[in-house]
This record gives sequence, C-alpha cells and structure tokens, in this order.
Amino acid sequence: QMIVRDMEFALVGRQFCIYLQPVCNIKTNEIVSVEAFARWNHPHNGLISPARFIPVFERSGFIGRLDRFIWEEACRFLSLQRERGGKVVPVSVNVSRLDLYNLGLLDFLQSLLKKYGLEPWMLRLEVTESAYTDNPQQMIEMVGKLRANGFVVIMDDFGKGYSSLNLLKDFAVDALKIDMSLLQEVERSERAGVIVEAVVAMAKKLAMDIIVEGVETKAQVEYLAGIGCETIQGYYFSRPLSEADFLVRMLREQ
Ligand code: G
Ligand code: G
Ligand code: NA
Ligand code: MN
Repeated sequence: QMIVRDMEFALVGRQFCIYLQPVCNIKTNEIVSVEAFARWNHPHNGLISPARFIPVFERSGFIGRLDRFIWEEACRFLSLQRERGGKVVPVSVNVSRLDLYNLGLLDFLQSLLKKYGLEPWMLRLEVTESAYTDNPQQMIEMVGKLRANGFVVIMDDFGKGYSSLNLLKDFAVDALKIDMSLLQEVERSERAGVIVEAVVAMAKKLAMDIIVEGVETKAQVEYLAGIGCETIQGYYFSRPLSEADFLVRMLREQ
C-alpha cells in the first residue's frame, strides 16, 4: 500500500523520470512533438506504469507535486534540445484535473519557462477529458488564461467519455486528441468510423488540430491518411522511450 511518505521519499530520491513518445506527421514522417509520461523507477518493484500510481496520487492529492516535477523534467529536456541546436520539438505534458483548480498554475508554468529560457509554445498542456466535467466554469477560465498567455492546450482522451461535445460548445482548445479506444473500434464498427470522421470535420471547422493516439498498425495509418488526419502517436511509430533512447532516435532522424 502506497502512503504519502513513500511518495515524498520517491520524489526527493528522484525515483520518477520521464518517458518520451514522438507524435509524427504521416505525410512527412517528421516528429512534430513529443509526449512526456511519468514513470516510477521503484527500488524494489522496478519500473511502475502511471496507470497504477496516477489514480492513487490523484486520491491523495500528491498528483500536483508529481506533475510539477514532470513538467520541470520536460523543460529540462527542452533546454537540452535547445542547447544541441537545430529544431526544438514541443513537449506535451499531462495536466491533471486537480492541477486546473490551482490558481497558481499559470505563474508556476511561467516561472519554469523563465528558469529554462523557453517559450510557451514549446510546452503543450494535455488536459484529460474528464478534467473538464467537475467544475466547468473554473476549467474554462483557467484554460482561457493559459491560452491567452501562449500555451497550447490539447483536450486529451477525446471520445472516451460523454461530455466532450458539450464542453467544446462553451470553449475552445487548440487541439483534440482522439482516444485510442475510439480508433480501435473503427475496425469493428462502421458507426465508430462515422463518428471519427465527423470529429475530424468538426475540428477543421472549429480551427482545432487533431491528433490520433494509440495508432499501432499500417492499416490504421492508411485509414487516417484517407480521412485527413496527419498527426498521429502510437506504437506504430514508437513506444514511449527513455530520454537516452529518444535522443538516439532523434539523432537518427535529423
Ligand atoms: O504511459 P501510460 O500508458 O502507462 O500512462 C497511463 C496513464 O497515466 C495515462 O492516462 C496518462 O495520461 C497518465 N499519465 C502519464 N504520465 C502522467 C503525468 O505525468 N501526469 C498525469 N497527471 N498523468 C500522467
Ligand atoms: O495521456 P494518455 O491518457 O492519453 O495516455 C496514453 C497511454 O497510452 C499511455 O499510457 C501510453 O503509454 C499508451 N500508448 C501510447 N501509444 C500506444 C499505442 O499505440 N497502443 C497502446 N495500446 N497504448 C499506447
Ligand atoms: Na496525455
Ligand atoms: Mn490520451
């Protein structure tokens, strides 16, 4: 059983790290951005997936501290890219619903950018769909404030829950990330395909970008190319990689 003391210890002891997964353009095969995921390198249990600890951290309120640590790691990685010269690829970080309730969020992000000499477009914020449902008014205000200050906000896991359309009616984000469960259903159900295509058309009209996650097969890539989705993320291109492995891959592609 994880207790708060273990989490504190893990944070101070630097047991958390980032894994990076490229987001690619299927026409050019270029890496257009990178998503940073948290991993817990536990001294006894090995590498633990966030699927296991994020829910625990959300319940205990510890998530805010982990997320801030991960955002800083993403900034450190960005500044490393910048030092190496060449193109800086933006990094997406996950923002928990609970982070959006923190009125100091914008100040914190801006102080990170300042510390590492970065610009807001370099750090993209992925907010999960469920995050928008609790207290919509506060979410709308915070997302608006972040965007007004140059941050790119992505609605994550679009199509997984049921409130996405309602929320889009009230406020704008820069991009939608279509959840992999919806993509996986396209092969089994014609209805799912109709829905994906309608979401893509809607996003275009609302001037939002579309990213499709969980793309694993060539057939999926071809399907997505056919319906005008160019930006994808998934095992087809790469699993999330350690920072060292990711740098090797970037070097190979530049
Ligand atoms: O990488 P993986 O598939 O194991 O991630 C599982 C879940 O954990 C995903 O829903 C992902 O969004 C979430 N997650 C990964 N890293 C972070 C993080 O740094 N902060 C938050 N809040 N969630 C994360
Ligand atoms: O942040 P988000 O909740 O969207 O997290 C997506 C999760 O999906 C991460 O845990 C990531 O490791 C995982 N993932 C990324 N690409 C693929 C893929 O192609 N297939 C599957 N099954 N999972 C993926
Ligand atoms: Na995400
Ligand atoms: Mn997602």
